[in-house]
Amino acid sequence: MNKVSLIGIPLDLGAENLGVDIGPNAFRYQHIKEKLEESGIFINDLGNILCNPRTSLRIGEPKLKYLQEIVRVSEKSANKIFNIIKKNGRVIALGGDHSISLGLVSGASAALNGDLGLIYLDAHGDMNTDKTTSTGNIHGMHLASLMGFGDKRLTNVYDTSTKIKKENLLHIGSNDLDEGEITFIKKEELQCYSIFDILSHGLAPLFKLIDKLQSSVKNLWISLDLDVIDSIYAPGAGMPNKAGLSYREITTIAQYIGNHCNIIGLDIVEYNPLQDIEGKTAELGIELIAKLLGHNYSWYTNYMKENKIK
Ligand SMILES: [Mn+2]
Repeated sequence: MNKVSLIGIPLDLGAENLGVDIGPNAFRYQHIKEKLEESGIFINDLGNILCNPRTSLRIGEPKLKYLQEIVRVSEKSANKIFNIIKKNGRVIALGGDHSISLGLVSGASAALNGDLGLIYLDAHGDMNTDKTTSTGNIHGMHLASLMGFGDKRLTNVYDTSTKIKKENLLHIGSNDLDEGEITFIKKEELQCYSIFDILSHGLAPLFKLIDKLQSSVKNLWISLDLDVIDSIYAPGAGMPNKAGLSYREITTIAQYIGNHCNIIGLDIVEYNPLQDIEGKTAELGIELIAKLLGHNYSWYTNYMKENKIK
């Protein structure tokens, strides 16, 4: 059986809040490899991509903070993902802030000649550009970059192609979009299923959108920002969310994706161990990775195993 490659990208330069750089090793400390292997996903841990700490860097352009180092790390991770997927491998990437998706998805898209859809679970849009951003933080811009919008140095990571065609994006769980992003989503007719949609219509229309996306591309990449989940279940997110998805909703969505989609890779980002409570956010992250890959791992499966219940 082909092992799934696990890779850490301890980059925190795309965000303001400190702590997400220790995310990958905190997941390892919580035995992510062993737990996923228990669920039947065999892991080849490739370690971390080296990221330079912010204390050794200059902020640079105020509307594109730490651009140079983020692009350098993105090129490295794109190359790594490209090589893994070219050898028929699959990828689990651990962040780091959400800007790591730029390199990951760029490498995956290149390896698959652009035949790639993106399911993006996030309370935020991450669709600003250097023209619309209020913070200059790149973790709010990379999704626009992946679709070919924004500063050329971001859109041209790895190659000059459009990494994700705008019709191949499905954004789930937004409840905190900026004005510029709302305009952008409307203008480009992007597919977004927000918290408001989930509460108004339930999950059935979302599952149809997931099916539709999977029928139009061969492979999907999943990008999961832990801040899409309610802070009761995921306190260890970079920006904890008081109005996020419940445990029931996020695990059901992950299970649906895992059972109906062809996942070539996923990233799980913005894990901040400094804000976590007894490691429960990491534990949920591990459960969601298992479910997104069509397997199962949870407190319940553990309980059944420990008590030898069949
Ligand atoms: Mn995000």
